[in-house]
Amino acid sequence: MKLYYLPGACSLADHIVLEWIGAPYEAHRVPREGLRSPEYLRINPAGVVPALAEDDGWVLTENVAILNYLADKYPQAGLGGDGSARGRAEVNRWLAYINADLHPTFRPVFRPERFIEDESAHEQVRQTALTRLRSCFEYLDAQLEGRDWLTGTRSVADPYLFVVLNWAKGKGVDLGGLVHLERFHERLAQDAGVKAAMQQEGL
Ligand SMILES: N[C@@H](CCC(=O)N[C@@H](CS)C(=O)NCC(=O)O)C(=O)O
Repeated sequence: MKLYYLPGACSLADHIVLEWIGAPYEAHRVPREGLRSPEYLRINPAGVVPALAEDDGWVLTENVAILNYLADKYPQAGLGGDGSARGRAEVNRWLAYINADLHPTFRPVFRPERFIEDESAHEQVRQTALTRLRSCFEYLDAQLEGRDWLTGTRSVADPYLFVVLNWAKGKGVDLGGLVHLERFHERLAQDAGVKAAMQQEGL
């Protein structure tokens, strides 16, 4: 298995999961300028990370699909819920929220020019997104009250939350008072699999 990643990007969630699973894999760093190269577009026509290539040449893209695939392929790692349909749905509930609501809200913070050409409006676009992000993180903080993991047991949703928390800290999202998220982040930052993936990505 080969994971295509950009350091610290959403692909870090898959990288952490691969470490937690413990199966052999190769991590391949895609240079940012290489995302649009013909070679990489053959792997992921969307020109983004992550992509996961199996040894027989099958390639899977889309972070949520990859995380679910890894949970299914390695059930012994116990990362797909508690084994019940509802448990799996809970994992997907949080994956969906992070992927569809939270992750895209970072885009105006990282690249305001993709939303509005007028440079004088970039700061306003960024600030508006930062405010929206604060309310997304409040929602997640409430979910973590009394829980160590988003669904109660460790799952593929947790490293994705860890990754977006890293972005939030790096981009100055107001996380003040969100004590459950802070505790979650501190704990995951000390996790052996998280440390190994981050070290490999040079973070
Ligand atoms: N829908 C895709 C989005 C992936 C995505 O946004 N990847 C970002 C990194 S977190 C990326 O590769 N960005 C490069 C770019 O947009 O130039 C997924 O969920 O996998």
